[in-house]
Amino acid sequence: MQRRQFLRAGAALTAGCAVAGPLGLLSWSPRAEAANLSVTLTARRGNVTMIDGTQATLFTFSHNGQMSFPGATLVCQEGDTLTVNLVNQLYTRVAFKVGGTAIRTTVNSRSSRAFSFNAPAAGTYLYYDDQNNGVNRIMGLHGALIVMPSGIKNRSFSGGPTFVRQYKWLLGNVDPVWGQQVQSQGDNRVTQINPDSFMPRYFTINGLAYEDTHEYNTEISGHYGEAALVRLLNAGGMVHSPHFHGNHVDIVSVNHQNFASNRKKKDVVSMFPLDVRDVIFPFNPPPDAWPPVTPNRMQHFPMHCHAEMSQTAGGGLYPHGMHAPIVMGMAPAQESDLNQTVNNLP
Ligand SMILES: [Cu+2]
Repeated sequence: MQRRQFLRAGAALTAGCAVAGPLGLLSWSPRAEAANLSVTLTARRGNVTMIDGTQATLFTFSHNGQMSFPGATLVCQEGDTLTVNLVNQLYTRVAFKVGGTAIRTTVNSRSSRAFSFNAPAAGTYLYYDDQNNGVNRIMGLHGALIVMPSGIKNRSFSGGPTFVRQYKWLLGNVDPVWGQQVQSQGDNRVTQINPDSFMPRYFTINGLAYEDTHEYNTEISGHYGEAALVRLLNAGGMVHSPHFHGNHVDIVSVNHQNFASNRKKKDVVSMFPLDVRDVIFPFNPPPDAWPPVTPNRMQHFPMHCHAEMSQTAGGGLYPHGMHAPIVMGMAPAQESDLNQTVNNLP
């Protein structure tokens, strides 16, 4: 059974419940009515393999028993009620906060709690543990919550620009020394780690470093004219500066401020820690190309972060960092999970 068929079957059998795909997204298709959705997120510790083979000890919000860096992508629409069943397997208190909102709860060490809240306004949100001056978040306790406008599948907010595909790029950093401290001194060590000791050695998009970013949720692909919405979130501890080659992007939303018109065009998008910005990559034929680009001519471009060290792994291995491929002139071999959910589910 193909993944798409599986999602269809799952949606038919368990409407309103979580469907665990690779990213554990909540199933969603445009609906006239609001729904109650639920997902279990388990805060746990474990090792995640970095691009150079290093095992880094992280905390994650797991939806399927496995380590999940970042946590499951939760997709819903305005008006929905979400219930997050928080299970804390860590020997330290965990918080669950939705950035830019008052939605927040905590779960004590080795405890669990069902936490319900109304979906915030349509947009892109970082959910994360906001304790210990960012240490818990950077240790991996974070994920994306995507709220679609009610009944709309091709705009990120009512009146916003249309897109054909949408992607999520969740930026993260890993400092393996913090993980070593937790492993040797226990989970509650995070309450003692000085955030200024942060020395990131791995720089990821959706938990992946280049060349692993040749992956259907991270590599952006489309025919000319098929605009893509890219939802950028910075869960890391440093400023990132994603630079898009091929096209400039339209800035659609900055930290939940939506721009329905007069959008700025940028080639570099500043991403401070906790920033959330949505951009449209228009998939226009590159205007400076000569000879002019023909309709199906495939072209490859990068997005790379201009924070120099983020292009490396393990203290210098170039270019195994925050770098994602962009393929113009061709549809992706497999649609991203967001598009499978938004466009293809019944
Ligand atoms: Cu550049």
